[in-house]
Order: sequence, then structure tokens, then C-alpha cells
Amino acid sequence: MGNTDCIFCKIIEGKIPATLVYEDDQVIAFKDIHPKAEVHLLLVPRTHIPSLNELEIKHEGLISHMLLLLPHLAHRQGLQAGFRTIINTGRGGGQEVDHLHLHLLGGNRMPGF
Ligand code: IU
Repeated sequence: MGNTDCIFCKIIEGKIPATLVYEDDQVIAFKDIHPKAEVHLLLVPRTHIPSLNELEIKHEGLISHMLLLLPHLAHRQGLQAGFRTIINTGRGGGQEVDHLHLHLLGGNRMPGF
């Protein structure tokens, strides 16, 4: 059971639709609804962790799984030339959704920093 106020928990539970591109027992990846590049995916753990600030040593397997998945997801999206990964943390870091997520961006219309 996810956090009842969390939009990404609702997506994970299938209560809100999203365009899934990958899922396994630990994570899901779906298309960002407001893409900032030709390819813009969000990689999200099934466990509700609000942000990097709440990440604990017990999550080390999960976070390495997520990082190791990124090149595979990027290649499946045709991003052989490369990709950008962004993690926003806290309001000061531009985080809007309080459920840890990795942005994967690539292709045309890639934003700068
Ligand atoms: P941020 O790192 O928390 O700022 O990113 C949140 C992203 O989640 C942002 O790019 C939104 O467009 C995206 N998003 C989404 O894909 N689906 C949703 O229902 C909501 C936000 I709310």
C-alpha cells in the first residue's frame, strides 16, 4: 500500500494511468506527462521514498538497481548518442513530486541546466 496522497504511488497502483515503458518488482518507468525533451522518462521506485534526503543505507540495492537500469532504458528509447539524468531534491532543488524519481532525458529539445 503506497502513500495515499502521492500521485506516483497512485500510478504504481494503477489508480492513475501513465504510459509505462518498463516495470519490475522494484521500479516502474513511465513517460513524463510534460516532456522537456524528445524522450523524457521518470524512473520511480515502488517503495514510497520522498526524496534523496530520506534515502537510507537499506536502499543501496534499490538505488544501484535504478542507476544500472538507466543505460538499458535509454538504449531501448533509441538514445545511443547519450542521455541526461536529473534528480531534483526538495523545493529548492526543483522537486515538485515528493516520491523519489530519476529523470531520463534525451534526443531533440534537450534542456540545459
Ligand atoms: P520533479 O523532479 O518533482 O520536478 O518532477 C516531477 C515530474 O513529474 C515533472 O516533470 C512532471 O511533468 C511529472 N509528472 C508526471 O509525469 N505525471 C504526473 O501526474 C505529475 C507530474 I503531478
